[in-house]
Amino acid sequence: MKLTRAQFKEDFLAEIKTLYATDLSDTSALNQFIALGHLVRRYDGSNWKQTGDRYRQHDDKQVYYFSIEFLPGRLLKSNLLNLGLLDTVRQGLTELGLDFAAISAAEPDPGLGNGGLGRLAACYMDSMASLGIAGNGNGIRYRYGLFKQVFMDGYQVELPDDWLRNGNVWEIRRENKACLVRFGGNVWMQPQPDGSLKAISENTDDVWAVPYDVGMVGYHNDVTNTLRLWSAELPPSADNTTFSQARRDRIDDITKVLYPDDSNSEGQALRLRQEYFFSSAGVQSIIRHFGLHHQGVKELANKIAIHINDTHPTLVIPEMMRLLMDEHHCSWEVAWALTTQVMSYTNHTIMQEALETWPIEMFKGLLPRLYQIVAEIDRRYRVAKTPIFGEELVNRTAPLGNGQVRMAFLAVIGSHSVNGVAPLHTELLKEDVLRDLYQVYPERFNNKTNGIATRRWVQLANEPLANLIDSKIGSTWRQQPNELKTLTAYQHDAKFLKQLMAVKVQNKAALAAYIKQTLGIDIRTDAIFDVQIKRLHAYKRQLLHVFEIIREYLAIKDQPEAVEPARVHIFGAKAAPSYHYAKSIIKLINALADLVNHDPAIGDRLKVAFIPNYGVSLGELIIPAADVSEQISTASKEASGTSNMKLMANGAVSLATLDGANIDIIEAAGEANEYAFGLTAKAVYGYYQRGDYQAADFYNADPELKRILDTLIDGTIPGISTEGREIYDSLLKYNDEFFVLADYESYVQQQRQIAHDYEDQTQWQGKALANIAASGVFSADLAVARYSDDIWQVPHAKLGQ
Ligand code: GL7
Repeated sequence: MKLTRAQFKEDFLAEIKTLYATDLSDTSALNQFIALGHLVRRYDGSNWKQTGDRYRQHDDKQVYYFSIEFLPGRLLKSNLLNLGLLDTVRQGLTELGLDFAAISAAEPDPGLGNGGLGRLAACYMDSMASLGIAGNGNGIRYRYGLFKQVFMDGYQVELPDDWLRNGNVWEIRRENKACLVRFGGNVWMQPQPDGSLKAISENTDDVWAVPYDVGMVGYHNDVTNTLRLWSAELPPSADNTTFSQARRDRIDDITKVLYPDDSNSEGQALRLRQEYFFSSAGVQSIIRHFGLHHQGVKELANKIAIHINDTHPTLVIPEMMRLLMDEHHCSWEVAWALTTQVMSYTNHTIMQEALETWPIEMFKGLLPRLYQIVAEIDRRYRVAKTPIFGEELVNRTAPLGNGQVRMAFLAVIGSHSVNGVAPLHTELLKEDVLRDLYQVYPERFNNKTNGIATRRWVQLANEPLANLIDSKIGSTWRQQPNELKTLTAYQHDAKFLKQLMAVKVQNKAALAAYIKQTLGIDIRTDAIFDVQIKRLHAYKRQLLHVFEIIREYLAIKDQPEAVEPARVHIFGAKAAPSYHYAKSIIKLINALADLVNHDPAIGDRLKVAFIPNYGVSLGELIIPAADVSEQISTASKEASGTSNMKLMANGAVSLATLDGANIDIIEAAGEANEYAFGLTAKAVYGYYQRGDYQAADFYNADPELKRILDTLIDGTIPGISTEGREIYDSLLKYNDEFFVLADYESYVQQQRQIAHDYEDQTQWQGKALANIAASGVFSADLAVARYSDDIWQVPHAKLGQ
């Protein structure tokens, strides 16, 4: 949009005056952020309204992306960028004597997700708006986000994240669109005059679902879509006499906190309540909105696509069936045909423990009508498939089995499309995790490799790099990320590579300043910034990275005169509060950091910085400064990964196992520009099949590795007597579930190669450039375009290939 600096300043000062009844000099950065937020809302208001009007007038097919997590990050800068106002506002504020960086930093970063899954959902919202797709998000407005992580004596301590303390400028509470979600009670079938039966629910525990809408602003296209987050409240009719305190608390709890667990299913009734709550409210609001503009439900599948992001929203399937049958008088057959045409499902993990199941007794008690519907889906599935596939396969794959409701199976059976998030992952779904269902529905399975929002992760997070790219290839890449590949022409342009290095050093200095301020550690900007940022999980193998640090530490102690480039090992990782082993690894890293950082013999040659409270905003600071991207999960375990893509786009080289999307990154950038190592997924499965993995053999065969492992229990690293023993035993006594020892040698070999290659900065920056140039294929815009073409069947703006 068009806005002059003078107009902006006038608007801003007026907003400050209206909101705070005081002078600018008397306001805080937070006040200024809130005033700016209001202004941006005002500037974008007509776009947001007109987008909705246009969709209605054209009767565009709507996509609804259901996700129990969204990690949007701070929105001020990204909204300004997308509206084309970033420079005007920044300069205007500077002219008013204000600090734009401090104002943006005052915005709370909503932690409504755990990690990659939630961030992916947010990237896709941004891309849907930017491609002009009629895309809507549907999720939960958690009162408290993912916990705030602090370290005390090296241990993780979790504090509440009260992100709504000062309200949320971006949201609109739409109580006029609230609906009731019913739990419990009993159901009986009431005979109807036409001979049919109607399900009547009685004595239900009712919850009032109130939507809060947040605008998702498209890039330079006047489109603003809606992310709808639901909040659980007391029904308006309730008074003190009808609602006990216990019942009020039960309602309050539904949207109070995000489950702080990323790769485990929670055997908790509350989690099931959360899942049904936002699934039901979302589907009710979709059908109501659809009903305002259409006669009957015949057109439903042409006008609506519902996407199930991981199994958490799977209950949209039986909920859609319930609404179509109980409220719109459809037969089972009609309702089922519509439902399966509307629904599609993405699987995000092969970890068995993450495949959600609910005990039937619990499910039945909490959701009696939905249980009847799931049981009928199960019955019909068995009747239809047993003659073709036999009883055994059908028993293994039916929605109900072993006393459980099996959510992933229900999702596959009730959808027309099932996708994995990287080619290897999709293959493993077909061959292993969902092998039986792949027999039944081969045509449903497809791959959609993940992507990232280049706007946030390069244009905003790394402005110096974005500007440098513009200076070489112009700015079309900002809308067509694939244009980045034209940068390949400069891979041997020494001058350009120098400029690239200067950008990296500038970003490293910004991160170094933050590390100094938060951790008190001095780091050199000419050191290799070796970065691992992701949830703390045994399969992600932060432990392997730790072994490298111990190796480097011992090497300097042994040979103080040896010259290698200086290194800084940077970690960001939260552990699920109940994940004991992951917390022990946090303690180990912090203890090791203490030892290394304070050893005078080490000096500034080796530093370890575990930055607390990793999240989207810290990612924006760390990623542009990285030289090495650690993507070292046990092959087959990481479905895709997305930090690997963000780091690549910012010119970090990958030190990576052949897992998830690492494989595709290595292929895109070229093997010579990455550092691959380790067992392949096939080799890992080979060990499983033969059952002949012996971690101790690796320990016994390699004196260097043995020495490193022994430091866990011999007092070399002070303060970890219990954690060290626990980790040591996990490797040797319990045989190293994630093959850390098997991969040690090839990992270290690549680490040595990195140290060697880094010395030649021209060559190194050439590799960095190759990564940036190849990163366009991992843009979320392209990924979303593929979802639109193949799954949702909706039009989108054209993208260069
Ligand atoms: C994840 C996968 O672990 C991760 O590899 C993938 O990139 C991401 C998005 O597809 O989804 N699955 C999951 O449960 N979490 C993930 O990050 C939390």
